[in-house]
Amino acid sequence: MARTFEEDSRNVLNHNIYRQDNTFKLKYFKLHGLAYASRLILATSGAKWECAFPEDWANTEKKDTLFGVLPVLYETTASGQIVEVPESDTIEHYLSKKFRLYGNGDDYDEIKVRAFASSIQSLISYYLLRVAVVKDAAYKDVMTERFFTEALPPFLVTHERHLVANGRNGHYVGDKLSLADLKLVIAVNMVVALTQDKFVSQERTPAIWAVWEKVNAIPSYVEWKKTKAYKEISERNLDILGF
Ligand SMILES: N[C@@H](CCC(=O)N[C@@H](CS)C(=O)NCC(=O)O)C(=O)O
Repeated sequence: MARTFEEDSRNVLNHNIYRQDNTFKLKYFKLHGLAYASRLILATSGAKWECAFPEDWANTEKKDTLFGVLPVLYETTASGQIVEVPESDTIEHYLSKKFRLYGNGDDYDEIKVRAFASSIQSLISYYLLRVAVVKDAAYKDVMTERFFTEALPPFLVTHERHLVANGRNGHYVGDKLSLADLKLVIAVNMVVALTQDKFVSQERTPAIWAVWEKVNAIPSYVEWKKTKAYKEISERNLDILGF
């Protein structure tokens, strides 16, 4: 039977929103895609978590989800209750609140973090939706050229400016890791995989690079990148999307 939100889930979620010591399963396909940022949050926060992959998506698992799509986050509390959070943006927001990834926690810092994250997401989506998935070779060349001449350069100038204004300390907001820092790592990974050091590097974009380095030095993230799941996801992403 098709499911909807259940009133019983209200208390469980409200009581667990700030609990960091529960265990987490993030279910998505073997791609970075819409789970990239949420996996990064879980990997860098040191949470007890694992990637789950569908085994029989179309026939059984799809209809068990609230929207018929992945990703979905499943959080298990100490007493065995499950918090279920659907939709990629909502999962990122839920985990960002939980792991305190909105700056100092006041509304202004949250707005700043979300604005930076949204701007970065627009760049990523531009490439994914207007370039990576295009099949026609000639049109793909036009859109690739447009991305690297019209979309990427102003993005890099703007984000360097904001990061320099924050002290070029490897963070967008204050001196704390935030959702914006993690989203930037996704964009940098994408651009560097596509163009090596042509646009983004320590020399060309030092403030952006400082964020990338800081996140890449987080021990739990380093460990996650050594896992079989991470390697399989990255290889498949490269095969299908070219980065
Ligand atoms: N609005 C959803 C979109 C999710 C979505 O489209 N997921 C795709 C994979 S990227 C999916 O589950 N496709 C399988 C299907 O539709 O059966 C979100 O942001 O989470």
